[in-house]
Amino acid sequence: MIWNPEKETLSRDQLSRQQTENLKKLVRQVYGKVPFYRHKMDERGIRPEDIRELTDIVKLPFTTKNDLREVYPLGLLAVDRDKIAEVHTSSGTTGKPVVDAYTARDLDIWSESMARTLSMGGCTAADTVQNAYGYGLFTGGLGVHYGARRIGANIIPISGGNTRRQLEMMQDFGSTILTCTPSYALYIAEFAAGNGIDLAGMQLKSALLGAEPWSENMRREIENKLHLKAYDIYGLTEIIGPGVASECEEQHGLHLFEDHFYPEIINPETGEPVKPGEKGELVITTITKEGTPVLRYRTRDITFFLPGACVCGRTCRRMHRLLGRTDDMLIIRGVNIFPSQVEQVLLRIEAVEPHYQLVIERQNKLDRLEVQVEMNDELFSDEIKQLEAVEKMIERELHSELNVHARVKLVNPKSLPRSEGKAQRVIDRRQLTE
Ligand code: DLL
Repeated sequence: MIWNPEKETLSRDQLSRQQTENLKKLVRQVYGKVPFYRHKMDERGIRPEDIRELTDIVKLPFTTKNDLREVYPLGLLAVDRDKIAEVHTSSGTTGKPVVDAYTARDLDIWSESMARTLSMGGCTAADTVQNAYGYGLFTGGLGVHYGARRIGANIIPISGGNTRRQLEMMQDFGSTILTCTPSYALYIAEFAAGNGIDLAGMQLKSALLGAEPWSENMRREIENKLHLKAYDIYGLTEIIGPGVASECEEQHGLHLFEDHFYPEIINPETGEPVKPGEKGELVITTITKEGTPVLRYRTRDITFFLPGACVCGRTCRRMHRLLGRTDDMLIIRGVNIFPSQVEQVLLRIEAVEPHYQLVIERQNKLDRLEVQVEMNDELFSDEIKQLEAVEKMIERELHSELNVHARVKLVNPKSLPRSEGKAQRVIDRRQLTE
C-alpha cells in the first residue's frame, strides 16, 4: 500500500519544483544560521542567491563525516536551541559521535518517511510490529517506532537481544512484522532451529532489515528460514536515521524519499557527478530538515540509480542495494576487495553457514587474508579430508571472484560471535602487527 499517494507519486516536474524551492530555502537558512556552512560557502565564493535551480547544487560544498565530528556537538544547529525536540547519535566507536538534532517538524518527517517504509513492507494498522532494533541513541529503534505509531500498528518495543524472549513474544502476540538487522534475523532463525521452535507456524509475514550490508543471497536465506518476505531499508544518523530509502513490495531497488533527501551519485575520487546509471558514492542533501541539516553529505556508501519507473506506482527514484562503502574497501596486496564479494561467494556454497569473518594480517610485509566461515552440521560430522577439500574448493571460488588468494578456515558451527545489532565482519590486525 502507498502510505502517502500524494507525495509518493508526484510527477518528476512537480517533484523537482518542490525540491528546488526547498533547496533554496535550506541554503538561505544555513548561510544565515550556521557559521560552518557560511565559511565553507564564502571560501568557494558562493552566495545563497547563486542557487537558482537544482543543477546549481554542484556549486555547494560537500560535508564529510570528519566535518561533523569537528563541529560536535551542535555546530550544525540551524535553529534556536530550544527548538530541539530530540537528539540521536551514531555509536562513535571510531571517534566523536555524529549528532542528529531533530525539531518537532523533523520528527514529524521522520515518522512520515518511516510510515512510508513500513507500508512498503506491508504494514497496516492491523499489524503487530516486533521492533528488535536497539532503542536509545541509535536511530533504528525509535525510527521504526515512530513510523509504526503513525500507521497505528501495534508495537512491541522489545529492542535487540534476548532471543528466547523474542521468539516467545513473537509466538504469544502473533507478531506479523519483524524489524532488526539482517544478521540478527539470521541469528533468530538459527536459535529457533536449535531450540526446536517452529518458525513456519508463526504469523510473521515480513521483515524490514537494514543498518548493515547484506546481499540477495542472504535475503533468500532469511526468507526461507523465517518464512516471510524480507525488505531492505536504508538510512543513516547524519541524515535522519532509517527512512532515507526503502524497498517496496517489488523488492527491486530502494525508493529514495527524494522530497526530503536530495540524492546525487559522485565519483568518490574526483567529486564529480557520475554518468547516469554509473555507480559511485551516494551524496545526500537534507532539503527539508530544520535541526541539523546537511549540504551534500558524503555517505561513503556505494550504489547506483536504477533506470525507469517502478511498477508499484511510486515515482521517487530507486537506488540499487548498497554495494559497499568507500571506507570498508580492503586493499589486500594492492587488490580492492569488499566484504560483500566474499559474502556472495560463501552464500552460494551449501556446506557452510552465512556466518563468517575476514581476518587480515601482515606477515613479513605481506598481507594475508583469512576467511573464517562456519560449516553446517552435516559437514561438521564429516572426515577431515572432506573438510580440507571443501576449504580448497571455497578458496578456488574466492580466487576467481577476488583475484587474490584468501585462505579459508572452516570453523565449528555456532563458534563465530553473533550480534544483536550490526555484525562485525572484518578484523584488520595489520596496524597491530606491522
Ligand atoms: O544504521 C540507520 C538504520 C537503522 C538504517 C535501521 C536501517 C535500519 P547508522 O548507525 O548511522 O544508521 O549507520 C549508517 O549503515 O551509512 C550504511 O553504511 C549502513 N547501512 C544502513 N542501512 C543499510 C542497508 C543506521 N540497508 C550506515 N544496507 C550507512 C547496507 C546499510 N548498509
